[in-house]
Amino acid sequence: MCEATCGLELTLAGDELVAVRGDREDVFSRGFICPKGYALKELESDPDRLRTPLLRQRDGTFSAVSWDEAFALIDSHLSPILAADRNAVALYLGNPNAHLLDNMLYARVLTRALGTRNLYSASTVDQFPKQMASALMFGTGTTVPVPDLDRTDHLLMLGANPLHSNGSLMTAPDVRGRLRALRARGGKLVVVDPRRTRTAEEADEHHFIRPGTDAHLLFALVHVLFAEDLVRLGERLQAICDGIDVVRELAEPSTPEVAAAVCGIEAPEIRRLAHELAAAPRAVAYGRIGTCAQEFGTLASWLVDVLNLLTGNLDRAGGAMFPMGAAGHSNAAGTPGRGRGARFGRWRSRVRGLGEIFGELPVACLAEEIDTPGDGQVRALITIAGNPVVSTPNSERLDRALGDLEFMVSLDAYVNETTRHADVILPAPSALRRSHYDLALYLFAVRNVAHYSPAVLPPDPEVPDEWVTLLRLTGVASGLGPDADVSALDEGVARFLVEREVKIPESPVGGRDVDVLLDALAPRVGPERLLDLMLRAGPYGDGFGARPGGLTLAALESAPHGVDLGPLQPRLPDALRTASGKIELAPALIVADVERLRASLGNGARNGDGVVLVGRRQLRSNNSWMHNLPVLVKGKPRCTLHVHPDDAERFALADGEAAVVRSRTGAVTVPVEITDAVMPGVVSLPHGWGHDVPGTQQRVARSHAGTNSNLLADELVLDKPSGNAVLNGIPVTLAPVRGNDAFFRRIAREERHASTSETPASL
Ligand SMILES: Nc1nc2c(c(=O)[nH]1)N[C@H]1C(S)=C(S)[C@@H](COP(=O)(O)OP(=O)(O)OC[C@H]3O[C@@H](n4cnc5c(=O)[nH]c(N)nc54)[C@H](O)[C@@H]3O)O[C@H]1N2
Ligand SMILES: Nc1nc2c(c(=O)[nH]1)N[C@H]1C(S)=C(S)[C@@H](COP(=O)(O)OP(=O)(O)OC[C@H]3O[C@@H](n4cnc5c(=O)[nH]c(N)nc54)[C@H](O)[C@@H]3O)O[C@H]1N2
Ligand SMILES: [Mo]
Repeated sequence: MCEATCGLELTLAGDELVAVRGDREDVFSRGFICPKGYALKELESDPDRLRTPLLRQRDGTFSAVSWDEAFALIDSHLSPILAADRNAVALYLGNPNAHLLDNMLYARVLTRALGTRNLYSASTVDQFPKQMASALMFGTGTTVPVPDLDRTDHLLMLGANPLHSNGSLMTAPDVRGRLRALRARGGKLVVVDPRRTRTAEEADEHHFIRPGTDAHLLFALVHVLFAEDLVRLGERLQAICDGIDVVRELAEPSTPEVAAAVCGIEAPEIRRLAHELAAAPRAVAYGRIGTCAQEFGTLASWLVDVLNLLTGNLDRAGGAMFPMGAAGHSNAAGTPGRGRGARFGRWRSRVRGLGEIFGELPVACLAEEIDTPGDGQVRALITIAGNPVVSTPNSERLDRALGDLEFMVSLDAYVNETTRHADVILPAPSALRRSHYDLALYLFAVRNVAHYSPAVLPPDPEVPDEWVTLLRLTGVASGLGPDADVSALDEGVARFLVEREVKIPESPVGGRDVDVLLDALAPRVGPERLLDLMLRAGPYGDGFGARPGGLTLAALESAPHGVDLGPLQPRLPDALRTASGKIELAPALIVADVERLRASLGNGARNGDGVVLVGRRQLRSNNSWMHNLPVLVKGKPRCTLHVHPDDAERFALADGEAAVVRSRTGAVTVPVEITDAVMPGVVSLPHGWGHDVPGTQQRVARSHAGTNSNLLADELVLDKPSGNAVLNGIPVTLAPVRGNDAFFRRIAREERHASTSETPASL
């Protein structure tokens, strides 16, 4: 469900889940659990969760159909469109794909079979700026340095609130415990955020920052390091690093005074932040959603690691380190220290000409690809575990566009704001009926671990494994019709991966016989077969006998609390996969964006003349999709607009009353919550709400609907290099609701009443 990968201890009575606890013996999470973990119980028994394929009728209602009927329909609609133009079928992959073993392995297979350039995912409303910066500097998108949380003495955290999010691109169960340990050993935590978050409250120091200005602040920190001769790379990094002089020149004009004028942090404070970062024995800077999903996401993400490098903290204990996942880590395979590097913009979007990134196009252009007529127009859409109508910018336009599609199919757990547009919805099995290994998240973990859980319950005869459904869709995409032989396709996938592996000379199975290896994997099929292959050929693996005692899936099966592979280790230069074999400190694509940053110095809204909107994550939300669980939505309404008292006065807004928030793309009416936990000139609305649209089937979510904040996000304003959406720092205007808008006042009053009559869940 999230990136913390906590081990859970489940108690069952027959098939019924009766209790959920944190697994105290888990090698990584040690018993930690959050409300979403407990909510698994309600998720399992949620009567609204889909258990059968649904077919949309002319009147917009859904009726249950058999899997064969569903696939016959999918094939009859998709195949002709694919035959005419493969790019006419778009695919959107949502966030849970990163959390599901089946999907991590088989959504890729479907993607390849579709062969469309219209591939979209939640990654372009999320972390691509960071992965792009990492790929350009270090060679691959999974060579992302993470804070060595358990050993650092100084953590500068920007745009992240792990006490609510449980950490991101920093897989770390119980971040609060780890941050408290940091402070207990004499370390310091500094948080930079336009809101005083729970994490900020735990910190030694918190600085408000004007949204979208982190790159200015970070550039100023770099400037101070150079100007005051505080750059300390050390010989090892110096020898493998290109581009320092370019960075010094770029940082030259970025004095603390220049940054202070836009970011709202005083120049002497900026100098002190730089001094402390440079002076700490082991220090690390870390940025997340607030530094990614903003106008200068790639620059800010890049500068975070420039700082880590210049202070000598890259790739050393207590600094920013490179994890080594047990399975699927591209920077642990092949030739150590050198690779092909990263290429972007290999193709462009049809309408706006936005560049490809990691094989995808920015989801901010999905709507226009559907609603703009012409050659190559998107006519059909497949969504897998995603709710883009709520999660992506200018939701209203996308919502409208989905209604215009010739055909749409969704593989999902609910009829929600997005899937209600689908002609066919295919259900996915529940969490207890699927096996699990965090293939993606262990690549970003603050400790190297591996943990596999088999399915807790036997398969539901009505709901095939998700990998099976993905392969059946692959069959359609490959022109094999609605009833392709899934076992044969799966066999083909396994063979393909084994063949690829034996061709890698450095692999422990390089040059081995493909059939011998496939036999060794038998009788496993599906994700287990692929995972076993990846583990055994991976950096800790048994190499199919070449390294006795090494990791196998069988070894993980006999370690139900996980296997600890130890603290992070220095990995440079071996982990590099740049073409030069060096750390590219000043990649051309990034350097080219500095001018855009400079130009923004004159931007009034950013300088504080206007009001800007940011988001906020909440402990009991998980993006848009867990609001149908009573345990997570009870208590006072949470979809409120945080407004600073000064702004409330300026715009005549009252606590608990409604306000209209307007941006270029739309307007919403939301209840106001006045709080000085938000910076003056900044308002905050959480994302993932707005569950009152017609045609959904989430009864609990509907009665706690909230408002979709992405009605306000502008699909035309992007982080230029990555094409990532700007979900933070959106210029808005505020007005109280007056006159005949009494209706909204009543809603706000009712929500306020609810807040006093129910006790919030405390865990
Ligand atoms: N304004 C604003 N917008 C944001 C953000 C923000 O900070 N501010 N954050 C962005 C980020 S970081 C992200 S990752 C995106 C998320 O964007 P999305 O991934 O599009 O949205 P989710 O709400 O995560 O939707 C998950 C979907 O998966 C379905 N699902 C759940 N379990 C399963 C399963 O086992 N199988 C299948 N097939 N489906 C399942 C759910 O029903 C739901 O439809 O939102 C982004 N949008
Ligand atoms: N409970 C819960 N956990 C989650 C999720 C969830 O929805 N609910 N979603 C999961 C997902 S998909 C992700 S990607 C992660 C995200 O994990 P985090 O990045 O830790 O998520 P947020 O809590 O949104 O923290 C982002 C912070 O950035 C701040 N911010 C906004 N704009 C700016 C800016 O311009 N500069 C700076 N410095 N800060 C800014 C916001 O105020 C906010 O506090 O969380 C994951 N975990
Ligand atoms: Mo995300």
